[in-house]
Amino acid sequence: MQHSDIAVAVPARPYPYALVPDRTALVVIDMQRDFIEPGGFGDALGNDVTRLTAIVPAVARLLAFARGRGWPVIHTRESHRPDLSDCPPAKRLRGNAALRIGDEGPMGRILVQGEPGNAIVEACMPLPGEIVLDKPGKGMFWNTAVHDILAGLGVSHLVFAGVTTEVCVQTSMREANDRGFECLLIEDATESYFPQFKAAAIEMITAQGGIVGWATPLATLTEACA
Ligand code: C5J
Repeated sequence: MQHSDIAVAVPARPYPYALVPDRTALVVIDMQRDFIEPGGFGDALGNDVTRLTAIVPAVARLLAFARGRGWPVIHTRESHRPDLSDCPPAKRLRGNAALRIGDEGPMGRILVQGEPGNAIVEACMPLPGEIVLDKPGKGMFWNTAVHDILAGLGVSHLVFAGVTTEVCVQTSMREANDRGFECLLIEDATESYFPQFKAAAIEMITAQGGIVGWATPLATLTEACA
């Protein structure tokens, strides 16, 4: 397929982001019940999940926007095989939590593929044809095929949303940035259990001339592309 390289200037921090619609994909990180609903992994680690629940409508609007423009959509899930062969002990044992990865919780085994808690929340459910990427790490490139998938699609620009800002979102953006992708984070379609960490992550991403990428609100993206 022929791609156009015509760019749209999206007002953003630290300066306008040159979005190339024909080469852009949306990446929605880990909008899973395990992080967003009571009884999951986030809750087991002692976090208040309501902060994350609050961004579900914004992520759903961003999904509708991307789908309306025909952008490829990639949904990630932090998840492990049922035998946990892809979960290093260092990860499983970290945090001294009431429920560990692989343990039986109110929504099935924590962070295990195919369990109810591992599913993406209803409002952000992938549509047929969208890419759903199970990732055993925090970053989306570790032990996944996503680099080859993006290369095959001719994607050079990634718009990011999801949870949590300073963990899986920031790690994935850093991995993507190192691989040469131009990354834009949608500020109101990402969230952390800790407001100060969300703010700090966005500062870190956009500092030094966008050392990891850019950030902007959803409405700014949609207005710039109207
Ligand atoms: C965490 C994630 N926080 N999706 N995972 O463990 O950010």
